[in-house]
Amino acid sequence: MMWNYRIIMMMMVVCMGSWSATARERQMTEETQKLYGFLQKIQEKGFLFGHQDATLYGVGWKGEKNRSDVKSVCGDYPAVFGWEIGHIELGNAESLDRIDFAEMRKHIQEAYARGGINTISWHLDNPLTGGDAWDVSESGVVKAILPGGEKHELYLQWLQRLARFLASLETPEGIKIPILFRPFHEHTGAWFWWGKGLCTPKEYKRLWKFTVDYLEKSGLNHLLYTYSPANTSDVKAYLECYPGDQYVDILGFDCYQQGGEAGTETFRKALDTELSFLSELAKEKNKPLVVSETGLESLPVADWWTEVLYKTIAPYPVSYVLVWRNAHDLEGHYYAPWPGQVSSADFVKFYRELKTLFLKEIDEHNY
Ligand code: BMA
Repeated sequence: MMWNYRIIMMMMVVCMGSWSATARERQMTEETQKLYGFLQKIQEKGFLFGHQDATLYGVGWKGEKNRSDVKSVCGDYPAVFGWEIGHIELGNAESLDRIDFAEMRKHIQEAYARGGINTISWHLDNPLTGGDAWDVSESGVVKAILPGGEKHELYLQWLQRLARFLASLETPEGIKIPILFRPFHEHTGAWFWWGKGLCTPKEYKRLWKFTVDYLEKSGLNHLLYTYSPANTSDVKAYLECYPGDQYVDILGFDCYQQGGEAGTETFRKALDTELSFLSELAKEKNKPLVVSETGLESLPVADWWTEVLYKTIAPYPVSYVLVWRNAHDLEGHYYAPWPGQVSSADFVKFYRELKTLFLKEIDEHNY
């Protein structure tokens, strides 16, 4: 009798464990759950193409309605739209890239209305030094913003501003727009204050969990969380700061081609290696895999899209690939082609490839 009682108790504990394990998922809005399901499935068909700040500006223009460099080249919008909200934490009207947040909100709403998917990164300032996200002059910043740290109150204020902006991302009918939120990215590199050697893995995980818990306690249930280290060469390095399956919805990574054309082979190899171990991990964890940032600055390789990017990614189960922004005010700082750019003809071929999916190829609001 006593033994049976123990078994029943144990079973109850296990059941409660799995209840809390999926508790976060159940709090997702219907639209967010649908998007998650869509991201899980889409990789059977191909990978979505994404572009950072696609409709806000491009090479030689800013603030023109319905314009996008990607669309000017291939006739279609990207399916995934990336946005950057650094400086939302300061309560500023403009982002670190001098984009008015109200304007950005409109673009997010438009992207959703078109059937697109929105993802947001956050290059937040250094709360300890007052410098920017790249200020790595002091280690211990993460520790300082965790509970008990000297800048914890400030971080709470920053989170409140972040939460307010994220909560404001809704349709005119009041439906919350699902967002793939990607905080504290590229932490395996040492160029952001939350990066390698600047905090311990334990501190990083605590920061991630604290942030997610805060946003959830604020009632935000339209967010999916994307973990995106910089390029790593094995699963151990990838998971070193992984905050746990309950706190991550999407497995991502950022991997760029460096050094112009000469960097092609190194990039191809790095991307292939990472995709091969991450596709195993994604399967094991049953989570979508994305290339959260990639690109070759200035695109000097004419057939980069089909020969390098497509050929490397197509064999793997990837849900989306996003290339970084086409700056309007920084010469040569672009990652998608524009009309007349040397790789634009190849981009049209890439667009027509079987596995690349742009906006027209995903049904409106099919998630
Ligand atoms: C970087 C560059 C910067 C920009 C930052 C945040 O990779 O594009 O110019 O400020 O991203 O968007």
